[in-house]
Amino acid sequence: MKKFNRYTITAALPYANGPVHIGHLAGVYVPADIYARYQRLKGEDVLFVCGSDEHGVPITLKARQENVSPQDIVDKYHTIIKSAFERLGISTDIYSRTTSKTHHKTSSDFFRKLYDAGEFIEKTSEQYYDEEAKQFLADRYITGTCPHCGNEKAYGDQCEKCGTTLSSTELINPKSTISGNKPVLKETSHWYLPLDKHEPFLRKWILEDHKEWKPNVSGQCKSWLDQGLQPRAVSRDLDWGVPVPVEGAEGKVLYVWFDAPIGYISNTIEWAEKEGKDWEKYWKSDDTKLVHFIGKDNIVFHCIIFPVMLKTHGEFILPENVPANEFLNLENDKISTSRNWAVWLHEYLDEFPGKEDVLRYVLCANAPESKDNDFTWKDFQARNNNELVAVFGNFVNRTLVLTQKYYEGKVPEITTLTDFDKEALAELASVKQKIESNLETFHFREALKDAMNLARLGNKYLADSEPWKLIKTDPERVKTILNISLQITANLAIVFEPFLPFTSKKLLEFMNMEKAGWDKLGKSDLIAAGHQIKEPSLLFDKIEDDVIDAQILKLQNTKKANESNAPAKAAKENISFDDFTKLDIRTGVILEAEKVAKTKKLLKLLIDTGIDKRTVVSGIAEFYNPEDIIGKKVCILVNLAPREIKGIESKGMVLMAENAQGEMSFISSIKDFKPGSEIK
Ligand code: B3M
Ligand code: ZN
Repeated sequence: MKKFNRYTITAALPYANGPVHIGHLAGVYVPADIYARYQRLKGEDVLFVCGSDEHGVPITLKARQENVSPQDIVDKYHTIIKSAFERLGISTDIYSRTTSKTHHKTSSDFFRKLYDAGEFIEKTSEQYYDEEAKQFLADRYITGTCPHCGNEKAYGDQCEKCGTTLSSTELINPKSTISGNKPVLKETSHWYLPLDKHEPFLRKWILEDHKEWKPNVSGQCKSWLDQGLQPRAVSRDLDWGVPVPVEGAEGKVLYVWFDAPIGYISNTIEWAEKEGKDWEKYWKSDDTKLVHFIGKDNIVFHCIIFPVMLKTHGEFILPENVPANEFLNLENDKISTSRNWAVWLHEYLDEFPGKEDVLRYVLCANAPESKDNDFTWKDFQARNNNELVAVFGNFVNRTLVLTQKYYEGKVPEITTLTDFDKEALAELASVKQKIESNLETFHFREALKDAMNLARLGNKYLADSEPWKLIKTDPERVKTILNISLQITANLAIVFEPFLPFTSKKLLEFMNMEKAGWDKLGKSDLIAAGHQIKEPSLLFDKIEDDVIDAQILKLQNTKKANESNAPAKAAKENISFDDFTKLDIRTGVILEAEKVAKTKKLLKLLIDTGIDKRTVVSGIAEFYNPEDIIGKKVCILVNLAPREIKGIESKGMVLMAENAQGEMSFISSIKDFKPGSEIK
């Protein structure tokens, strides 16, 4: 194994057009922070770098919508994100921004070096141009009619109604969102990075030299490579970003995905200037381990495009690993900024003061390391109450309280060790190696489990040895038990530092101890006999139902608000009038209703159709109780061919309205028509 002498750890630069949510944290920032803290604790030379990504079209769009400048937008979110990260204990050495002077210079120089070396190709293409606003239009600045579904508000890159990816020239009746005018096609030239040229290098570097990468990462890379790489434009016609440093390139800026990753380097330079360090070692030395923490949607940029940029530049090292995570969902639904379906970090921090580590714990325990995962408030509560409070907190509290009670807070000495004690100590000694191998290979969930198992070990050791009983009969033995329990507690302060830094700090305060290095983990002589510990308080508090219910209610209200704004589904393909007349729909009345046994969704209905009385099985049990719907007027398709459903012959179909959330409602005629009336 290669020996590294320093670590450059990067976490994806959050886009400064909105705050950070739990999905970002679980995917990127919590794991990156755990890794950085762990390496520091081992005494490694670590640089953990992050910052805001402040360029790109979405920021200019948001600025336009809110009638402010792009700078106002990024100033606002940069401040929110930076302070929220600090409050959560994300221990970056620098959190800067891509609008900084240093970054503009660094990324501009980077581009220029590649340009001068002839690494780009220049290509001319036709793009939409707004003649009144005198500017080229990014895809998002053009709306028009979707050629697939007829939606009149489709964007130049995508129709949000039918989900089709579009190119702006496909739109019918394109309009500039700036002036409202019809844009014209105009020639423009851009610089492209010929990724195809670097394919053989990428194949070898990723698929052969880095077989240790996570399968979700190398799998995605392989599929990009197998599809064949295309040259990628690295400039845009836009007035927000780093100007292209080439004569005649007025009105053009670097593509945001070209400048953003260079931000890692720029921020390193800024950090080094402040700290009086040499930045180059962190980016140019072979013995530096460069690791990028990102979400899965950023894989291509960090495993393909940025490495090609670094390599063609020639002076830089390449990442050793890119441990990208999958996505975290929220209450079984995709996290979405536009639908406000998220738990926002800054809101969490305000609403759960002192519970930073609870969030860190839950997000790591449930991190989407190999597949998408779900965050639910109930799980959050359960993990806090059943794991942090009942295991970790309980053990520590009992240990410290008993030490106060029996020895006035002075660590007792070991008298004699029984086999039972030796077993516990052997287990304590074995933790380090297990957890290290998980942390080194980015298996943070497993590593956290290992750490929690140490608390479990302590809890069990104390419960099984019952010092509160022995204190009367065998007080010498109790000294040993509490000494060992205190050693385990001191170990917990070390092992949890990367995961739960606030808790670890609190523990050290209780124990009246200095922070110990990772090398001490597993040792049973961390505190000497006679050492005075402090009066403890609780490490974690139980979270009650009402707190969780309030969060769930908040999300339900978001759902309701979204429901009232949700666009209707696009119409289906046209049918002929003849097709329509084939449907025989009548008014009817429900005479009887009962649940279909062993199903969740089905009701068996007896319906008076005016023609006959017939049985229909309907999937509405989640929305209606049988006893509430007797006598309800409904519409029924009577000439649907009979079908057998769960052993019941169902004749016809009750018509229902369904909203965007899948909730169902009966429909019926407004006037009180008798059963059998035709609907046409
Ligand atoms: N800002 C994209 C994102 O937030 C982007 C990451 C840049 S890392 C150089 O998903
Ligand atoms: Zn469409």
